[in-house]
Amino acid sequence: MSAPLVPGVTGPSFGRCLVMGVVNVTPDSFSDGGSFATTSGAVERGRQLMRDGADLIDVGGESTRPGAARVDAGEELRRVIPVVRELAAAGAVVSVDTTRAQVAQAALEVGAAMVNDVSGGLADPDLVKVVAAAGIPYVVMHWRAPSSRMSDHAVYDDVVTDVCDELRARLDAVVDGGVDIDTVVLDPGLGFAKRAGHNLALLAGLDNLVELGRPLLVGASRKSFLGAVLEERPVDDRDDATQAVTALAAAGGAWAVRVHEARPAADAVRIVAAISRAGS
Ligand code: PMM
Repeated sequence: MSAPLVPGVTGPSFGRCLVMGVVNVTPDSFSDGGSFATTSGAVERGRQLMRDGADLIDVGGESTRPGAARVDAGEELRRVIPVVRELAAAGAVVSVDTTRAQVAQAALEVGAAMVNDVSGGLADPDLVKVVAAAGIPYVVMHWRAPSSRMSDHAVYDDVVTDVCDELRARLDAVVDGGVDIDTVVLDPGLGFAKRAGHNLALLAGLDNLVELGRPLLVGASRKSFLGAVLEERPVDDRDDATQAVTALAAAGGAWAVRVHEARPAADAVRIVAAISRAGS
């Protein structure tokens, strides 16, 4: 049995997909913007996600919804660092969702255990240096452009092949930059420079992503492609649909799912694991 990727957290070799709960300390995220924008509100949300069975808590301070403008680093630090500190002190395994080296470094200093970089090292090359020096797990997500311009980049010959090729290139680049390959998690970046059909095709082709040979994180929670399939279901009514993807991703070999509601996901990944054990 291999060692868990994130110390303190069971990994797929221990029998199931992990659940990463989302805490967006933002006034404007598409799914929960404004709900947890204060430190105390965000910390309480993180604690609730832990009680609901989240294995990891992903704390972010910058909205990445399509069209979103950037916040400055000072504001991102003010939003994220107190929340990371408190949740880490409360025993959470905290991931910091940032594309900035400065924010990642500060979060690691107050107890973050991993870095979730939606730009896969492209937005701030110094972030790769921070991760390399710290030797902590690093989520490299498929990304083509900042949120303000990403919809212009949703053009693919074959989305599964193109995303796999681009992720492989980013994996090589971060390893060249000093990151230990054994710490890298890959993520297809559902909803980032992708139209509804692209996201569905990536989920249909999940085995190709798993075959890249690194643990895979899947973030479908409440995203607009789910609403598009369900006759424009609004964002606050997509948690049931999210569970379909959680079960599919878990059964397909994903390392973790990134979700806003941990309880149904924690149940789903355990049921999938029980079914898989029964069949082996
Ligand atoms: N999606 C969002 C933010 N961060 N990180 C990873 N690794 N993968 C994702 O799919 C992802 C992410 C956007 O969703 P949110 O605004 O609901 O957090």
